[in-house]
Amino acid sequence: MIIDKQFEKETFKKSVRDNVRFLFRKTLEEATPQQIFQAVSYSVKDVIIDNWLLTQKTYEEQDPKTVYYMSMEFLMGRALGNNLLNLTAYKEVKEALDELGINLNAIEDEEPDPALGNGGLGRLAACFLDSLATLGYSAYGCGIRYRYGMFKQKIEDGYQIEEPDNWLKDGYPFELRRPEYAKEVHFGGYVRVEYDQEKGENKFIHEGYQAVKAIPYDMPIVGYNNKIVNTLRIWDAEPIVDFGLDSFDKGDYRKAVEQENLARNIVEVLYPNDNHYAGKELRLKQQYFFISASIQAAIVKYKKTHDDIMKLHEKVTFQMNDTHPTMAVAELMRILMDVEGLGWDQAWAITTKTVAYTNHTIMAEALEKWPIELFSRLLPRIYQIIEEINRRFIIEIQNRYPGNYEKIKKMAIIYDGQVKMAHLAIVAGYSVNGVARLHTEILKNQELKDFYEMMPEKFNNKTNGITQRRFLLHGNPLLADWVTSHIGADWITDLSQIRKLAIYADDEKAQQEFMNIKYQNKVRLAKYILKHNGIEVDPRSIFDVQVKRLHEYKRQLLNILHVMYLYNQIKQHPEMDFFPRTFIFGAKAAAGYRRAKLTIKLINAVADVVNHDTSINGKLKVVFIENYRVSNAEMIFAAADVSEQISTASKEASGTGNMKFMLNGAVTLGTMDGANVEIVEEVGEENAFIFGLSSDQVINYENHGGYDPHVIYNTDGEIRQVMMELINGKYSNDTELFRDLYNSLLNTQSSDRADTYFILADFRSYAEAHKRVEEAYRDERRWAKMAMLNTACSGKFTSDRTIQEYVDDIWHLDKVKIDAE
Ligand code: DL6
Repeated sequence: MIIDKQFEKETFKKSVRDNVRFLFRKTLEEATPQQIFQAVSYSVKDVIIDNWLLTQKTYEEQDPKTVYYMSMEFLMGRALGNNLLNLTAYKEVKEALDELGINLNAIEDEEPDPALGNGGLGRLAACFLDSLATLGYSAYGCGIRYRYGMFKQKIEDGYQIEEPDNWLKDGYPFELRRPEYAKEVHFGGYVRVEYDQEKGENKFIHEGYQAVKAIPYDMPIVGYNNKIVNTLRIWDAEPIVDFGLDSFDKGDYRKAVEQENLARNIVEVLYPNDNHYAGKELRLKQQYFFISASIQAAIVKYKKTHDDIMKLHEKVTFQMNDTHPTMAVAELMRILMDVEGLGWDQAWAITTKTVAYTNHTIMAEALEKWPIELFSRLLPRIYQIIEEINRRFIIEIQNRYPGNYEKIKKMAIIYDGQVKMAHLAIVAGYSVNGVARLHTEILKNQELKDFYEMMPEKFNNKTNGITQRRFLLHGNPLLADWVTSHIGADWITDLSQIRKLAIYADDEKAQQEFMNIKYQNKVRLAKYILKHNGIEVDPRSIFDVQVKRLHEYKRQLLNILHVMYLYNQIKQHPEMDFFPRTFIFGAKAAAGYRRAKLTIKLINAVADVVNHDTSINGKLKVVFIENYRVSNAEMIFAAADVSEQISTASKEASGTGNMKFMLNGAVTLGTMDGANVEIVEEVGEENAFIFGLSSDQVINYENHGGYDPHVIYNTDGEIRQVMMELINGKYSNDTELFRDLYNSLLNTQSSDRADTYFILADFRSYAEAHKRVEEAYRDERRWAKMAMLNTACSGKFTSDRTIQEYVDDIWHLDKVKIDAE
């Protein structure tokens, strides 16, 4: 362990005291908890800054290739605790603070949860940054400094209410404003073409635009125990022309106001949509804003130490996290041609060796398409470049498939008045990857079949991963210590080691210890639930958890319908031997997603009825945890017995929550979807509860017009009863309240196919799987073994493995080592 001198007790205590005095003119005794959080964070940041400088110096000396991970979202979660762990100084700082009468956990809770992301995609980006720094690779995260991140969710009368997340209101200690690296980004205007006599070619000059100044804020990304500190660079926007009398006098009043407004609006808020594309002009502006600034910055940095722009790809790679950053393709072309003076072919040769694309979804509603009118008005030069890429690509298609116009229709980048971002990313990217094996296969054989046929060499799979440092070391300290005491601490940076635990799976003492830790974590969560929901839950009951974004394909509706079914069973068969169960939900719904919000209301309505029914003796409890986010997620994973991963097969690209549960010893109850397939492969089918249609069956139904849920409705009385309870007043006096959910399953009104997500089709098999869960749980030793094996077999799902695969197969980065003094 390398522990920095500044963390020696007396030195650290003095530093905290000094910070409270300098920052707030207070003594420690007078300071508020928030002020103490700030003071402690600045003391920690002091150490980080030294390592940050050292890392930059080392990078300058060794000149490694750098990956720029471009993402609209980084769901970082709190930094203080994580930084302390990665600096291996958590215990020292905890003790030092104890001596000052300060509780580190309470101070950690003062930190806002930087939620600059929606869900899986943004959290994956955060895990990747952690792994890149820990593995010693030079990397930048590039994103947007939204003033308001993911909304805070309040539940009022069972309904979701969104409240703005003003995460910057007290100032954020773990960021650094870097005005010296500001860049200008241009919108609107027109492109003037001028003939360059000397070169004998056209020059394209962008004029009449509005300009915004992009100001970077850098956040340190601390590697684990290796002194490396990488950077997450998020961009803020400021107006270039100050709105003032000056410009008014010059008659530029309108432009000044417009530029001011543009700058103010552009980074104002994160779009709260997960797996759904909003198609808003502002979103397009956000995309170009951070991409242009990031690419400009990357080129400037490269040119500081390299003269040959033709070798850019040897030192730089841009990874596009989904299609949102796809503008990088055209922006890089623009800079190479219009600024660096290269011709098309040279610029294209570099671009196609420098940008790579990750696909994160096959949901049709998530695929970005922009109307030409909007795109060309907002980004005239970028549009021109994309038009040319499209024109050349269509020629390629024609050469490859002469006379096949169907191919052009399906593959063109611009078609039917729209710019298709995924097509642009694939055509220009040197790599196209999916995020779990099944997902990649579906991309190759279904969704992107035509592209795969034409350019198979680009396609590859990179199964997602998560960082064990946040989701075990930080989130579950009891289990982390137990694991270390059995197999040593190497798992922290090499999760494959965790398989060594498997030898304890049959050991009674180890089983008891393991389950005792689970119990303590359940007690911790039960206390949280009592405090926040006012519901008493029994830590001896099975904690069955589904926490993730609310989306129809994730099927929270299936889960709650099954709870309604269990409730009926208990009521109708009071003599039945039923193992007590606590069903825990946590989910945010996009603000405009009506059906998702109604599902939240249904969960809360069922909770209300079930939790208040004294006749069932607390056998069943339902809890909806408000404002599910990274900080409470860590505690929830640690306490779960059962991990609900029940998406309609083929719809969940990978999932990463499934991996966090597994690492913490929860057993998967799931469909063969996304990375569940690989989880089952690692842990064995006997240590998971699998149910439902396979992805092939789902795809087959979809290709042949769906299935008919009426057959099930008409023949299965228990399912019909549950369905009727949606509209007979059992869970709401307003019998129409849940009508839309009922209709969505039977399609009596909507234009969608009936039960698009196969909820009724999978219901029985799901209920059966639950029976198997109950049976397994009753056998304490069997369950302990299953739970422990889940932890033991989770090694594959570290983001360290994922990142190493990206490095080996796509990025080809050089490993950097900093010697500790
Ligand atoms: O790859 C990270 C994550 C996957 O684990 C989820 O399965 C997938 O749904 C999610 N995709 C998105 C797509 N958003 N858009 N656009 O969030 O990515």
